[in-house]
Amino acid sequence: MDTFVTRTWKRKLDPTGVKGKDAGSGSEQGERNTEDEGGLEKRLQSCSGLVEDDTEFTEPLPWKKIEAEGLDCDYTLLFHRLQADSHFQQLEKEVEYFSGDLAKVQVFGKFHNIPRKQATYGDPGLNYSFSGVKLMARPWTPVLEIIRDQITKATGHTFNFVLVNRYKDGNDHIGEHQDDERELDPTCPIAAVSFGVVRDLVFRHQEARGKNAARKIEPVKVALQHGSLLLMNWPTNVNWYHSLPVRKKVLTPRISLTFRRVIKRHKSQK
Ligand SMILES: O=C(O)CCC(=O)C(=O)O
Repeated sequence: MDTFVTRTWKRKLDPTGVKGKDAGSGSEQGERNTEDEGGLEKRLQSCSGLVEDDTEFTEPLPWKKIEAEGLDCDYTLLFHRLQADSHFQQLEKEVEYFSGDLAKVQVFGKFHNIPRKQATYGDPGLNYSFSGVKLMARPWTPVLEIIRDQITKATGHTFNFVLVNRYKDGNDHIGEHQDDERELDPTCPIAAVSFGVVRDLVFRHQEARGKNAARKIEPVKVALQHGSLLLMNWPTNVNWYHSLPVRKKVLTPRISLTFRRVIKRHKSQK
């Protein structure tokens, strides 16, 4: 059985617009609010097409806390369906995916074609090493800037880099990995936004991986809805791996945007 421990709370926005390290964790900032549970459920249903309701959402957003040992995530529906549809269509027009060597991944020293499409965008001069490949940021496109700024407004965090993954159908996937590269600012969560078909993101504790796992810890599964935002807070990526497994029955695409804050280093520090 998958475990999915949730609490719902309202995030108080930092009036400065920037939530730093000293601003406290989400759960410290938030307060429990049971009324929000219904609102979020309604929005979740709305996004899965069960309820016809395209009303604008009011601030503050209802957040769900997802917790397990050493795992701390926050989940919400940031975009209502029409806005999510429009962002999806605009991303399809604007994002240019890598090809050739940049569309390959290194596994045990060998290069393989990645089972999805990938692109990176961000502030000038930024790059990010992922699975043995150094990815240069292209300049932000208009829709990526709009989405980035909407996430900053909702969370108080600023981001200078985004990794875009496009899964054409349920055969496309991403294997288990940790986003723990040293160039990532650990005080800033990784903000994962989803557009398109619902896919499961599965977290597995590092001590519970493989046949000879040292411990038995249940995986945590999150069904990422169209228009949703998942914040992976520290220390999630220190203790847990995550993956987007194959789902043979899924026939339609999904685009994920993982916004990050990359620490800019001087040449002498590299
Ligand atoms: O598709 C997703 O939501 C997961 C993407 C991911 O694991 C990553 O960007 O590191």
